[in-house]
Amino acid sequence: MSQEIRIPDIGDAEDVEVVEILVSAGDQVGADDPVIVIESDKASMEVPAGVAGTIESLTVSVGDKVSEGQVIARLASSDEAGAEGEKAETAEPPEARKRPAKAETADEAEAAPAAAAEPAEDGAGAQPTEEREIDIAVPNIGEAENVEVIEVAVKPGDHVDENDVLVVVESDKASMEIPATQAGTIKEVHVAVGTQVEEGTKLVTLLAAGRAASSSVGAASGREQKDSRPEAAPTGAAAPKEKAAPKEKAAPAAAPPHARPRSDIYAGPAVRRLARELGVDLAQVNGTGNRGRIVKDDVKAFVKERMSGAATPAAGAGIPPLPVVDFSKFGEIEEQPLSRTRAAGAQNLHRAWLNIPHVTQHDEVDVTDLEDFRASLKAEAEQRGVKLTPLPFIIKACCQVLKEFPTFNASLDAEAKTFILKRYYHIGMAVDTPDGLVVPVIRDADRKGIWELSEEIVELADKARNKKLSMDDMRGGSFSVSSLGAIGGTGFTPIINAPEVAILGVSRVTVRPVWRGEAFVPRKMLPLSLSYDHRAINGAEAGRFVTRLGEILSDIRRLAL
Ligand code: CAO
Repeated sequence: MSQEIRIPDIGDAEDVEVVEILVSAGDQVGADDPVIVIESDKASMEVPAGVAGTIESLTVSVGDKVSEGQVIARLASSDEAGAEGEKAETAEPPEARKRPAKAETADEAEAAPAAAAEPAEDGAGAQPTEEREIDIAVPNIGEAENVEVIEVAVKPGDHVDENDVLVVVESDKASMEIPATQAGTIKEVHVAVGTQVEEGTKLVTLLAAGRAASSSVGAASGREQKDSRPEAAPTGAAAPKEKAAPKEKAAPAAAPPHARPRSDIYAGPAVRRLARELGVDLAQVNGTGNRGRIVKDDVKAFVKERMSGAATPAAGAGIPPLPVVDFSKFGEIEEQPLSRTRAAGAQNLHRAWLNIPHVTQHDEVDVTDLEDFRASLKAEAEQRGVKLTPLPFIIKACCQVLKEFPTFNASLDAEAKTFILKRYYHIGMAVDTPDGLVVPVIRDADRKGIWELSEEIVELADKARNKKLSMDDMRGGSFSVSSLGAIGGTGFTPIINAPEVAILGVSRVTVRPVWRGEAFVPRKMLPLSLSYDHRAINGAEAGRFVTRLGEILSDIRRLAL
């Protein structure tokens, strides 16, 4: 019979975001199989099916906000689970009954019992810095049982800023990062990985900086120049306490070049468990999930890569880290953390840039006839309620050329010894959003007409800008197009959307004088920039590819051939 799967008790948290959908309609699930992953600012939690059966439909998407009791999916319970399912229907939601694990919100985490103790009486106690010892303990974690420390992100002597992650704890279904409630220096760590904890268990003792001390410790994060403010005037007195700070800041440079700080690890409980079982350091794994979330496949791919001995880009490559600069020395600054989308994008772009030898082929294509044709369709486009830009024509033309040059619609295997040619034409389209760049995929673009492509471009761009793209919307591309045509420019060097091997950059159409045998005539010229993986494609092939694309775009009747 049909059952509803609901959000269980997640504490007082409301409007918690769905960050991963783990099943599709038709999937068989067991009672304990996770269906979706939800995440608040500080905790992620898998919501299990509760009863075994077949998923009939999902009623939420990635990015939706959910609260306790909300229906997330419908499931046909399997015969043997029927009795259990019926029981569950009359009782409370099974998962809530079995596992009242709470997903803590940042507010709750910040409200963690943080007992202020006496001012520190250590050797530095004579300094006028108002340093206080603060114990940071496990906050309210609901009635969760078997809560274990799975990561300790700090050690004595470390400087932390407010909200930096100190410790990650995990119950059977939820993991939670416990942050510093204020800036300071770690004096003592009271737990280790594996320690069982409960609400109130003391985690660390922090030497919290008072006002004067805060600016001196803050020197580590580039604020020492602000000591010229009146309250920091006794610079001579504050100076000795600043000594340790620059060392702290230098520490990340010593980490593996592509390892992230622990506080940036974005992964759910099951993934963290798998990583621990396999001995994988999540700080070194690139997340391909939504907003850079590390999914199980990323952990497996990491292990596979290490086992096969394939070179990781930075490890052993001797890439020197960039220097850490205190910019506040030169003037006023403001620190703004990157959004998750931007941070994930940065990581993907960096990885592609390091792994792939890029070359970009630039060309200019006469699209006067195409533009005239497009203008002639303006009224029809308005009637249909779509905006007809050059992009659908370019995508359609790319599909045709990709069929003629199959190695551009391909990936290389891990050793770069085999082409994996794709017989589908799923075209990724770079979309600029306030949160950063995302690349939704137009599936089977070769089988779609210009109007259909136009509609899909608008639809996907809207979804991207409203954060409604699902993982599936962004998977499986075989070639990408990045159009800056609306913005301007005469050319650029797009970074390949690995594991694809090529990407077409499109710049702005401009009217230019073109020599036509006897005279210059005004023509509308479209700049194209094709970046390609030089391991897979050689320059002559890229030249032919762009030339052929130009032939088609200059005379789009060829699209019909
Ligand atoms: N030359 C001149 N005008 C162009 C053009 C071009 N190459 N491409 C688009 N235009 C015009 C369109 O015709 C439209 O004009 P009208 O409103 O008068 O018809 C206007 O520019 C706006 O187009 P658009 O940007 O809304 O639509 P699009 O189909 O061209 O692009 C999308 C859609 C989602 C790809 C785009 O909005 C976008 O986000 N581009 C940014 C991609 C990006 O950031 N890439 C850089 C990544 S680094 O590799």
